[in-house]
Amino acid sequence: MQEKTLIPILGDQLSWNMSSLAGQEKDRSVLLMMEVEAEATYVKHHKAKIAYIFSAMRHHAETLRSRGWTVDYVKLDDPDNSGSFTGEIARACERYTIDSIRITEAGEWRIMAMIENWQDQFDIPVTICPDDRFIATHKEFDDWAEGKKQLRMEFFYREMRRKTGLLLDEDGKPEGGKWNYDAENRKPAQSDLMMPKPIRFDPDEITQEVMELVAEKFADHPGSLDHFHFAVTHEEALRQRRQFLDHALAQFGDYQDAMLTGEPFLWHSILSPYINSGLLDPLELCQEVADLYADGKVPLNAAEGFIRQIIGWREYVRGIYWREGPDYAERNFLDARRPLPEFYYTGDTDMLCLSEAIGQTLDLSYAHHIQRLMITGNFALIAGIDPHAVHIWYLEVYADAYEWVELPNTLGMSQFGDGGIIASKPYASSGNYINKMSDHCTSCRYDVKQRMGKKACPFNALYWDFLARNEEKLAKNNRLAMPYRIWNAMDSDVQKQLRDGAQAFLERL
Ligand code: FAD
Ligand code: DLZ
Ligand code: SF4
Repeated sequence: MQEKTLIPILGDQLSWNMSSLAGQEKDRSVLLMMEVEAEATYVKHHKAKIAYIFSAMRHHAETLRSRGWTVDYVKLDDPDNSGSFTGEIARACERYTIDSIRITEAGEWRIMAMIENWQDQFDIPVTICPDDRFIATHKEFDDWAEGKKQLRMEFFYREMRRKTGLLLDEDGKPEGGKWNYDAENRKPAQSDLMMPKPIRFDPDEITQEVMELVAEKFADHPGSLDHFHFAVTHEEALRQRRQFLDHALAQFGDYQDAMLTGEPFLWHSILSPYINSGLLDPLELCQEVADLYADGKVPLNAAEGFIRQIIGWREYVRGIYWREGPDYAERNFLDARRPLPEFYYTGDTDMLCLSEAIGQTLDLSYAHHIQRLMITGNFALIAGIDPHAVHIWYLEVYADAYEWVELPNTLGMSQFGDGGIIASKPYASSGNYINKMSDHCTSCRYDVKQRMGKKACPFNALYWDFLARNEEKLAKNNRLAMPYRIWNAMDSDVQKQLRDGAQAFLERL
């Protein structure tokens, strides 16, 4: 029998141009795709997230076959399925005569450790190819970070602008004269504005089969399958990309930080699940955004704001994830120990901002950035929830969540668990910010203007309690000088009432 190269394609490697496939001969290669219990259950992923990944994998396998590749696809309910990647590699080595394994590096430490064992375990040479779907290589990020006291995203982002040439003029200067238009990304929205809707893709036969499988096997996982809306093929993802570029991008800049009751998507792209699993190419998308700006179709604050998220934040958090190492997930700078409240899994709370963000998360496996950062993240931060528990929740519930991108965003940016590597100050706020950026407070049973008493918005006392609780660790932070000045100028009776109010609330959680 002819010897073959075994090329495993993981669930977030659904791109046509995977580095593991480059230069390989189709008749000498077997591509292995595996639905395995271990990946679906190492945390309890949202049902719609698993359905999305399995359906996208099955569709991608068909595309690869139609392009002439041999794809061996192991379904979750195959009676011989061993339940793990390593177990499936072992079985594949029995089905074929394999002389080598080639794989693109995985997106998390857990899987990389597994892959690095295969060579000894199977006594077959294993080639691990770099994942070239990212703009910065690991080395480029590390070279940039080397010797710096602070690793601020903004400066790394400028490097990425220079490397890609996106939104640079002929002299290599940033379009419009400034690198960053963040200050023009903070308009609150009004509910009477016309909002584009993302396309809702009706589940086809493959998706329906997968949804039945998920409903049966993962009934105890969070979330619902009833509102499944994801694209599951490259073509569908491209349709959603078009929808966003033509109908939402122009307003994306203005309303990037806005929140409205009953409006989960606003002007966001809803593209992260497709970018992260490989259905869409991030650089191609950014190039198209830059072209729309050049053609005068979208304003600079929209184009720059969007491109910054992808070539700036997305690349930067990946760099931090790999640079900081596998112990990053265990960090807990503020020593926060409280368990995650049950309502994160039900949405059952009378704090409207939280019930909105969590409710839509459980329905759609989606929430936009400011909901993740300033509602669910902010609450967990100021309530002193264990950042590891918060990290697990985010990894479970969002369709775009893989550890390399979720962990630095959650533990670092949102929970300040890394002590300020990513965020220069904790993203903590009282109800005031939520009231400014959303319409939630007008319909909430709490009063955002009150700090004490039964009707007081819980975010208010919790915010001051958070600052007081962490004074030793945070008071030296220059960016918190103002709130600490306000806190220290408060009458001690007021301070005590705020802290007692926060305590009473936390005990009821
Ligand atoms: P848009 O608002 O349309 O933004 C465009 C694109 O920019 C996104 O599709 C995404 O690819 C990229 N992007 C924006 N912000 C970030 C960021 N901070 N980090 C990386 N990429 C970014 N994003 C994930 O992809 N996976 C996660 O698991 C994830 N977890 C998060 C957890 C927390 C606590 C926070 C605060 C943010 C998290 N983000 C995560 C970032 C961001 O919230 C999502 O990328 C975004 O909400 C996805 O929706 P969208 O595609 O409509 O994004
Ligand atoms: C997230 C996920 C899930 C739920 N299931 C699978 C699976 O059955 N098979 C697979 O190849 N990948 C899955 N994934 C994505 C992997 O967890 C992902 O490839 C790793 O986290 C590396 O980033
Ligand atoms: Fe949230 Fe407080 Fe506003 Fe209610 S009043 S929606 S709890 S910020």
